[in-house]
Amino acid sequence: MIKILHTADVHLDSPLRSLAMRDPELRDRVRTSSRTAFTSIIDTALTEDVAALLIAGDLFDGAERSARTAAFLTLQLERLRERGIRVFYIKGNHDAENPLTGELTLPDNVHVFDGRGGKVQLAQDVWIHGVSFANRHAPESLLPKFPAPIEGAINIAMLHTSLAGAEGHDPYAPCTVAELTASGFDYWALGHVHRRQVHSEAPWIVMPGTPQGRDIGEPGPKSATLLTIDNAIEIEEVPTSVVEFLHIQVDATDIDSDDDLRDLLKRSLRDTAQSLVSESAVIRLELTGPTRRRWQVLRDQDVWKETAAQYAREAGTLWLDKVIFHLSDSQERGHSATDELAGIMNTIREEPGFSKTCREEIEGILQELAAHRRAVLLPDEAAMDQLARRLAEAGAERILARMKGATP
Ligand SMILES: [Mn+2]
Repeated sequence: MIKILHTADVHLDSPLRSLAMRDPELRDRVRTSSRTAFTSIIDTALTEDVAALLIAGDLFDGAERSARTAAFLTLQLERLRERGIRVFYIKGNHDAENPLTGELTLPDNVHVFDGRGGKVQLAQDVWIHGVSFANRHAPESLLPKFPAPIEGAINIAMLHTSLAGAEGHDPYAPCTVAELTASGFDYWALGHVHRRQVHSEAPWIVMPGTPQGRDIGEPGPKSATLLTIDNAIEIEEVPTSVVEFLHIQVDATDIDSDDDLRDLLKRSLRDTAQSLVSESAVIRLELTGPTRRRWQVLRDQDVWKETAAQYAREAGTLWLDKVIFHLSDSQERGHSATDELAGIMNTIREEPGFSKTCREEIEGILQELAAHRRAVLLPDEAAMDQLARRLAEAGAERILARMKGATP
């Protein structure tokens, strides 16, 4: 019986992105989270006494070179070397452009597959196959580069791929699950997509996901995948993330008072803290449901954000990224002055003169911004119209909230 640990997309030293990172305590705590996650992978490899660690690409992040990253990595891989644990590594699209990977002399327990592909015997009946990215782009399938599986043995194949891909994203070494299934390998150790997914169990086709999410787009606890090979292959997840990003919905239906809302926020955040898999979490809190207090809550958004942030901090392991207010009105709308105002503002927003004025205002502000910021904010004309519309709607809503909040 032998064990193998499979990871990918470590993106060493890539920063976490969230408004919560402004908090110096959180920043200190999670600054090196990609390293801590990698260290915990090495720890697991040692405690599980694996025969090999597979790194299926994107070990590094950007093109920036850092001697510290290299020294850290070497140190960790040496911990495995001392115990006779081998490491198999294929380069992904991020590694291919990284100057470190070209220069680094890794410890001799590490085998780096090159762009032509190859195979290495790990144990009596176990072979590891792999193909690296030769450069940043791999618009064609890399499958033809794989050597044929060894008959009678367990064959594990390492590939960094976007699989069939998603619309709007560049394909990276594209191929289909059906092609992988038909290829004769027993386990496909994939990398590239940051969300974990087991695409097939016979053969195994496993995307382990990143061991450390970097923003709210990569939510939830992250893991590496542990294989146990004993005639057949069995797999399990081992947790790796230091901090996880979570989007939580808090239902504020029938909240009648500020006390109710405070209790609700406190309870929700405490429950979240108690059920965490990772050590800490960055929370995006969405407040939903119909409540009579909608306008008052919207009026005092800043107060509620600060309140939620305090409760999160009190829980000890949570930080607030942002609060999204998706409350609806539970009351029948009587005809009032504010309703009339809302109606007028709606009408005005649809008038061509209004949108022209809006655009002129925005264009004025744009001139104050650096050109590259303008390009990010407004890539095209449609984005400009959208922004104008969004701002006008948000402005009208704010004015109404203030007015309604003032008269219960
Ligand atoms: Mn990648």
